[in-house]
Amino acid sequence: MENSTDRPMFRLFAYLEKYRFSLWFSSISAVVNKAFDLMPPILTAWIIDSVSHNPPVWIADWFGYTEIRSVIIFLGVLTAIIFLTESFFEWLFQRGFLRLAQNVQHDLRVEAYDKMQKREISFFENERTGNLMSILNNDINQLERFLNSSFYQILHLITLFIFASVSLFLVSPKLAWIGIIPLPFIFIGSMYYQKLISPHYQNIRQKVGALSSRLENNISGIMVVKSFTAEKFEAERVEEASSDYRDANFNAIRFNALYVPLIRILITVGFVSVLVLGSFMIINDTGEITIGALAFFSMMIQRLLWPVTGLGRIFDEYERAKASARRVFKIMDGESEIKDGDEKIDSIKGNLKLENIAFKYEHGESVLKRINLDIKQGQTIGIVGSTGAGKTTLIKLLLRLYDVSEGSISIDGMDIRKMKLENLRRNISLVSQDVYMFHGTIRENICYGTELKSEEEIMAAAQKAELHDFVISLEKGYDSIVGERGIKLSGGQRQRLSIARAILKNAPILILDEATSAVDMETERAIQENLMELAIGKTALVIAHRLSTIRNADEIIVLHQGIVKEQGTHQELIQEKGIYADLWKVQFLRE
Ligand code: TTP
Ligand code: MG
Repeated sequence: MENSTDRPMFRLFAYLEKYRFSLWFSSISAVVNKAFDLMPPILTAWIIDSVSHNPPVWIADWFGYTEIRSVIIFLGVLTAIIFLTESFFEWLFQRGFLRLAQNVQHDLRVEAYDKMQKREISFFENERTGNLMSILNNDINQLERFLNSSFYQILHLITLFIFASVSLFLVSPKLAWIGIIPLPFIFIGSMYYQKLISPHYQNIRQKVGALSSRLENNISGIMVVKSFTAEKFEAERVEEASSDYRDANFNAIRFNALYVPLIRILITVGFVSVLVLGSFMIINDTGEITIGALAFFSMMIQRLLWPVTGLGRIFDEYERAKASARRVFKIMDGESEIKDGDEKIDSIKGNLKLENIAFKYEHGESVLKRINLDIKQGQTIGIVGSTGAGKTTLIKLLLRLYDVSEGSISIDGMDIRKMKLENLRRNISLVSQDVYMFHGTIRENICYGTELKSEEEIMAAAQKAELHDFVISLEKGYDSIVGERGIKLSGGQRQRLSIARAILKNAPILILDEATSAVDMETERAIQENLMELAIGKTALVIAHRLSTIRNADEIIVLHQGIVKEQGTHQELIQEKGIYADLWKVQFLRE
């Protein structure tokens, strides 16, 4: 398969297809603008020649002006018209490219984000968050900058080269040759420079990614940093990442700063040669050029050569844009390893079957080795196991956050890999072990991911989760802000909020992963009664360390070393005198 990030800039322009018209229109306007911008030197030359009683013949031929004053007024008016036209096209192309760049950065960002969020969980575990954020922010902004300025600068340069060289050669080939002697050197210099600088920019991008990762991690973990009084340690780590970034920039600056002065020397050679030689031509009265032509040359050679110093910067921008485009399109091309199924399912009954499933994380030991389970619709299953036994992993497999390494999971007889992911996940309510809240109000967080619900439904869910009383005790009630990641709520309040979320979702399969571990016994009992009622007719998987939580489950399974070690009701397992019975004894005695 052709690697689509091989030619990232090509991809970028293919992406502009939608804005083809705007791109062409702006490009043509930019070219016209530059062409008009280059005319004043010619007009100045004509005026100088007219003043020295040598007006251009075409004015007499075409317009019949022979009197010098009329010729000069004519040229003056022409100059004014040219300036006006130039300004008009300037407005057109500036506006065009700005709009184009804004539209494209918007499209790219939205599309890249959407592609990214569809990736499998392990992708996010392997990539650093700061890095991903930097692609969506910095890289896309870089492309925006390229489109709204560097790109027309390239067009301007091309127009300039063509227009300037043609006009210079038409006026005096001899002088033109001398004037452009430095050009190939400047060009080669620029290409060489580009080769040198390119890896440095890659390096800068990488370092800035590492730096923002570091910052983002530290700010998220500020509580841990403070409680371990690790401020000094973290400040040092930030300083290290920041100085890596600075050094990477220094490396690039080394070349960058040398480039312009070197190129400038070359230009001076061309400019001075033209001036001296042209003046000699006039003094010697060879008739090869007029005074106006010399003025034209001295202006045009500068206009041609000075922008060449900017070539390096434009190559820079181009290289940066290329590196950014490569990263952006790499994200866009990323396919989730969790492949979506084709089967549309409206609702499920909730018969769960796990056959010989085995699973290991990408870099790790096998967590689950051979699990067989047959769970009937409406059953409540308790899952017990020591920490790290793979309970949460089992749930992740059920939601297809990961795919099983071996075996299969089916719901109502259909392999979950065949179902549309959206259908599968909509049919499962999960209260996960680590609750995540979004910055927003309590109401928004309860409703998260569900269609608009009425006030009564929201309150009913909160009541069942034993959250309502707390919420109404707050000044702003359901409109209270939970803070980033729910930082303004206690652990137990967060858990109850996420239970309310699951209750509201009301899916046929309910999964509680340590859902009440952070609430007190009393509240837990109250929640449980409500959940029992809620779980009627639903398949429920309840993971708990506190065994009293699952005591009444239809069946309890004990996960141990990757297999189901014990299975049965509470009574049966007690009689078995195995792991479960031991655990029970310990907890019972303690309580
Ligand atoms: P879990 O399934 O998270 O263990 P658990 O839910 O049974 O434990 P707890 O009661 O504490 O919630 O993890 C099972 C094993 O998998 C554990 O040894 C860690 C390992 N693991 C990885 O290797 N990579 C991962 O990304 C995760 C999440 C876990
Ligand atoms: Mg767990």
